[in-house]
Amino acid sequence: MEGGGRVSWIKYGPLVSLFVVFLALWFRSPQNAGLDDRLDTVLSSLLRAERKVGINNVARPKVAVGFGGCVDLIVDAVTLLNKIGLPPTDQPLHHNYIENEVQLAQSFSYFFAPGAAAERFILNDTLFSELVEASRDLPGNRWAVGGNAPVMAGRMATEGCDVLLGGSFSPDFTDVLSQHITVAGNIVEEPDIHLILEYPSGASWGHYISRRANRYIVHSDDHNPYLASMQEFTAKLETFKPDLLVVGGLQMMDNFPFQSGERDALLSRLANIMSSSSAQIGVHFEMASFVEESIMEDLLHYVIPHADSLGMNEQELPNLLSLLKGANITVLSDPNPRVATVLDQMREVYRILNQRYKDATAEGEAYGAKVKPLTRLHVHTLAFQAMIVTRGSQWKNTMSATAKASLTANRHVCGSNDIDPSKARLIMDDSFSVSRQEGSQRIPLQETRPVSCWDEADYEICVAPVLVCTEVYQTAGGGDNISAAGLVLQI
Ligand SMILES: *[C@@H]1O[C@H](CO)[C@@H](O)[C@H](O)[C@H]1NC(C)=O
Ligand SMILES: *[C@@H]1O[C@H](CO)[C@@H](O)[C@H](O)[C@H]1NC(C)=O
Ligand SMILES: CC(=O)N[C@H]1CO[C@H](CO)[C@@H](O)[C@@H]1O
Repeated sequence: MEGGGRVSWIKYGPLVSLFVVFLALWFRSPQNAGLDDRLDTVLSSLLRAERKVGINNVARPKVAVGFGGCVDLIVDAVTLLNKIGLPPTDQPLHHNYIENEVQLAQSFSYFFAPGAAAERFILNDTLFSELVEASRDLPGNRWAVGGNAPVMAGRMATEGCDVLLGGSFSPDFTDVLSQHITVAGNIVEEPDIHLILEYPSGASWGHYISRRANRYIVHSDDHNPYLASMQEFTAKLETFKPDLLVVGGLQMMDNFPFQSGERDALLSRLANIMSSSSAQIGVHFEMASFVEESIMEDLLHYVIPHADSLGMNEQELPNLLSLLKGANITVLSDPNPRVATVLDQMREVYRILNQRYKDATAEGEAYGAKVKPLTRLHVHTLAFQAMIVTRGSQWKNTMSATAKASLTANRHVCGSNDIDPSKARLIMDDSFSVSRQEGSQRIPLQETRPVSCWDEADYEICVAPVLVCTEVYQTAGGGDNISAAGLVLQI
């Protein structure tokens, strides 16, 4: 039998290969048309999933969002660096903060080539002002409302929520916010400016070529690190009675030269706000680019234990996980991770944080602060959106929320509410493995049901492909728009 099988293979082998070549040729020309069809189907299916649940526009959900905000000055990275005559360095290097031009060149090139998102504090006021001045009249520059809190607030207001926004802004800034946003904070004359250095995929600076579109952000805030709006925000919170509390913008404290004890005091007040909100309302914390180890430790102590929900990108997830496992900060991770890798990291973060919760409650939490289990974890990456939500928790509509997050990624990056399939690409594989463990199940990407959801342990996982925008308008603020869009369907 065996021999016979082999003989027939040898005999028909060439015929089979011919047939394969024929098939390949046959399928080659209509392949692009097939891809377009596939994209159209994924798009219409995602839109259907998004529409499945509506937002109650009569009793608008109420969301309180803190803290801070800024004016974003968005420029093309390479155009700016060329204008100021910064020579490309041959030494890409990571710096926690930037003190001079050489460090700027080194730090920028470190993230630019892989195309990884990064955000750094500039400790040198002269250098920062020079960069801002050079950007003011750079062709193609744009000004926009920026900062995690205002962007999330804006997205939620657009999606049908009433928002209380904690931040100290200038009057012009407050004027351009949606009428559904109420500001709680002090008035400042000079708003903080963030300089957003955007670059497309394939941009070149010296001999560096960016592998994907992304941005490098520099700032030198005076107001935001102090969470100056906290007091007013707390006062208004009582009467506002939100359905959801969102905390973000804390990365402005990263590497900021605080006086000793100052940051602790601020974060401990924040912990009080988070833990004194009623147990029924959800508390979401949006992570960001943190590189200072001590502030990450502070977040693990003061902030994360009081959040039911966390949002982050593919850089911030491994960073948080490595810290939870007692290792160092990870400054740079794969900007295009596989689904299996991300899901494994998410399961581990979920498991470790909930174990910490159990340990803390078993000890009776000596100082009586209320801590919460983690019931929702949303990770946004270029190629896909992934969520873990505890079964039976307060978070509703996970499937639709994942679809909406995915659509929002394209809408934001392309800068248009209507998604044009000719400016989109699916970069997720045809199927994905649910874990890197050997023998794990593979899930095919079904065009008519692109959001895959399944149960594990005590939670549900949903994964949705992103229709990756190919004509990039803006990447900065993407995570905030995406996270906020996912949250609105879940409250
Ligand atoms: C700050 O930046 C300016 C302008 O680039 C530079 O001349 C100066 O040396 C920098 N200061 C320090 C302490 O590096
Ligand atoms: C971790 O960080 C510490 C302090 O910055 C440093 O001394 C140590 O070498 C780092 N360890 C690794 C494995 O990078
Ligand atoms: C580029 C983009 O579409 N970003 C949006 C993020 O959300 C804010 C608030 O809704 C919008 O103003 C931005 O246009």
